[in-house]
Amino acid sequence: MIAPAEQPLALLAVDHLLSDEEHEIARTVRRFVDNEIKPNVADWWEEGTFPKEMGKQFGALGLLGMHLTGYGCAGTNAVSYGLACMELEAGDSGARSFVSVQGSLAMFAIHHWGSEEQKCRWLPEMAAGELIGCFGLTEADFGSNPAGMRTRARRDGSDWLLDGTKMWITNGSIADVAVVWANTDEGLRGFLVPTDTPGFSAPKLARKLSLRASVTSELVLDRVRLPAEAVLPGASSLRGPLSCLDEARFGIVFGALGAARDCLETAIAYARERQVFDRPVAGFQLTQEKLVDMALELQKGFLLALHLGRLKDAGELRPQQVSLGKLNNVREAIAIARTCRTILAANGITLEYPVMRHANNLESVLTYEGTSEVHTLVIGKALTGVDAFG
Ligand code: TGC
Ligand code: FAD
Repeated sequence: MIAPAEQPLALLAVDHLLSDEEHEIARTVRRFVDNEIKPNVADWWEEGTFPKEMGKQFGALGLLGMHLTGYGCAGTNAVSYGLACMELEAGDSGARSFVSVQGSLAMFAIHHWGSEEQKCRWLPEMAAGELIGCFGLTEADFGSNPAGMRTRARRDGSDWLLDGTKMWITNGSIADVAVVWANTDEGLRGFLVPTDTPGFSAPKLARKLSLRASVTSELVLDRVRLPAEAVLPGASSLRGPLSCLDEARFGIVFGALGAARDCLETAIAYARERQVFDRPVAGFQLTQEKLVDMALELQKGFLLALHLGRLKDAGELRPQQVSLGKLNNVREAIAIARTCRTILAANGITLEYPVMRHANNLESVLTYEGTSEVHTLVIGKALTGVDAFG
């Protein structure tokens, strides 16, 4: 007779650290993910797509720009946003990516660096999921080092002319507006590019083996002419886009744990059911050690995420602390996903179970929003005062 099993995050009763409202938000998103994402996501993943219409459902739930205030945004605290990311990523990293890019990158850029007119024009419809945004920073030859980007904007009378190519842009092909970062004679500036502007195109990237339930695109800007009002007035250096990355990286600190939790719950359920050598896989000490180590890392990761969330809500979160959270939690999440896959063995390599899908997705999560090496160096610089990037 096998006794009932505890949920991995229930062991430490971390729930006690959340407010009623935070609980309710997490529960609501979890229900939505269970009903709308989990039943469909293996098909989306196999087809290599993410339906744009999901944006309206995310909008109706208040998930888009949810920690921003005004302009139709929900205005929750940062911890609630983190918990929503965790629940979304328990469905698939692609779902959390969609929400991260819309809220933390595209909408945050406008909210933080935009003019009042830009905020009124774009944010309400983006919060509702009626308009989708993307964020173009990376180029094929400038990922970790965006300062070197070749995309240029130059003044032409009162207009701007943009030329260049961005690479690996989430939601690029389904976006209505692209936030594009470009070097100018006045420093690095951000531009709001309606995607129907002549000279703009966004071919979808194919043959990905990771984050397949997410649209990833190239952005091509060929003499794209924009009016003066298209430039974000507040941003004139790399600080502009990097401040947006801090927001999205924060969401990933929580989000990655959602993918790990889903893997661990799956592995525990599987290990209790699956019989080998006439006993459940869970009945072997080697399996229990794996499960215990994973549960430990998951709970430690959650405590770290929650601590960073409370710092953020107190207005005290620093970029190097976000780097610490992203480095640790994504690294542990991918290790958990891979170990869970070993417990499911052959069944683990299929789309019948979420484990290898999460593991493959987490390869992208480890790379985007700053690779683990970049975050290591950010923390190394904070610890030593020495810049080791060059
Ligand atoms: P550095 O000289 O250190 O700084 C330049 C300016 O930026 C400021 N700054 C920051 N500001 C806010 N937040 C941060 N985290 C910041 N880090 C630096 C800095 O104070 C300075 O400001 P100012 O006013 O003096 O000009 O910059 P660097 O060129 O040496 O680069 C530093 C480095 C390597 C850490 C940075 O380039 C970096 O983070 N690289 C990684 C690039 C990256 O993460 N790209 C992500 C692209 S978006 C994406 O991946 C979306 S995935 C979406 C999804 O699907 O979820
Ligand atoms: P590179 O910078 O070429 O790095 C190659 C290797 O060198 C890595 O291991 C790296 O860690 C290491 N390295 C680099 N510099 C150093 C150093 N100084 N010291 C030691 N090691 C170093 N970008 C966007 O702008 N918008 C998006 O929406 C977006 N979505 C994405 C979606 C997906 C699915 C993926 C995979 C990427 C996405 N990106 C996006 C791009 C992502 O941010 C970049 O891939 C990432 O920043 C790394 O850049 P890179 O791939 O060019 O790697």
